Amino acid sequence: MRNLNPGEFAANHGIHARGLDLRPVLPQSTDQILGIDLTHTIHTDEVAAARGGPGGGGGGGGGGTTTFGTYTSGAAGAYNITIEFKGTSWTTEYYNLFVAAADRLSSIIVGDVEDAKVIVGKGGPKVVDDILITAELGQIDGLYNILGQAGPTSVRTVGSLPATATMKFDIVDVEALGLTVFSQVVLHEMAHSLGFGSIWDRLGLVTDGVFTGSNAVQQYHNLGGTAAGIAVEQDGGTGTAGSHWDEDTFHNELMTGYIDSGENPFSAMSAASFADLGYVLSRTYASHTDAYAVI
Ligand SMILES: [Ca+2]
Ligand SMILES: [Ca+2]
Ligand SMILES: [Ca+2]
Ligand SMILES: [Ca+2]
Ligand SMILES: [Zn+2]
Repeated sequence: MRNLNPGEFAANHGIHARGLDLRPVLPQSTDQILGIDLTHTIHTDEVAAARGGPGGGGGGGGGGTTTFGTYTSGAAGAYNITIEFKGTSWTTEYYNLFVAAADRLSSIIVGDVEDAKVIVGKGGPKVVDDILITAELGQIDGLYNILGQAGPTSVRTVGSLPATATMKFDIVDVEALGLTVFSQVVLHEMAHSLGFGSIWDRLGLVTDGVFTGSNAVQQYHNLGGTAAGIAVEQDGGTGTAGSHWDEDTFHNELMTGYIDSGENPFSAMSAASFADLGYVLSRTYASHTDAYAVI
């Protein structure tokens, strides 16, 4: 049901009523993205739902031709997210969304990760401090259908933390979403790029549809959760550990598979899950997350 074309979609309208579907298209379909293929497709009414109905949401930034230099988040010697901007559709507004997402994640994850030597493009080996994200805004397949692709493109041999990742979006879809929704999509996808959902399988963090990492589970309990572990989204395919929190359990939490209309908090539970991946978090990371309660 993830590969519906717009015509088929009309007959399955109810499936997507929850909002913008950011769950991965399964099965995996790319040899470049590791772990889970985070190709996402979007549909007309999902955009409307995420924007809060026709006319809701912020305006798009419009296409542009401005080029932006590489950005690196975080304090020197700490966890640094380096972003290279590719494509011809960047505006200051869009650039700022990526910078804000990287700054936010660098306020949560602070521990330097061992440098990695990776092959990038045609050049020789390149040393990556912590993570290099190639962000691209351009044309993919026109309005709707594919929104973009995001996820790690290489992971460290020891520990599996991503060294390189890609975040690519179809500019006409980005414009349709508007800045408010797209800002949430960018943080969601950047979290996947750092390993959220995309290296859970490798690390054995999901058992029987439940995320078992102790740091995230502790926050889940702090937020009011009562189960032993965190329910992971199981829709969208079998034989996968899933890559999001369960929509039916966590509703508008940002790292569920659907972006809801209105606020989509990035909770302390999502932040803490990065500690379960092996990252070292700020002692005050919870102060960089949004208020959220499990109800
Ligand atoms: Ca660093
Ligand atoms: Ca490093
Ligand atoms: Ca598209
Ligand atoms: Ca949701
Ligand atoms: Zn996702």
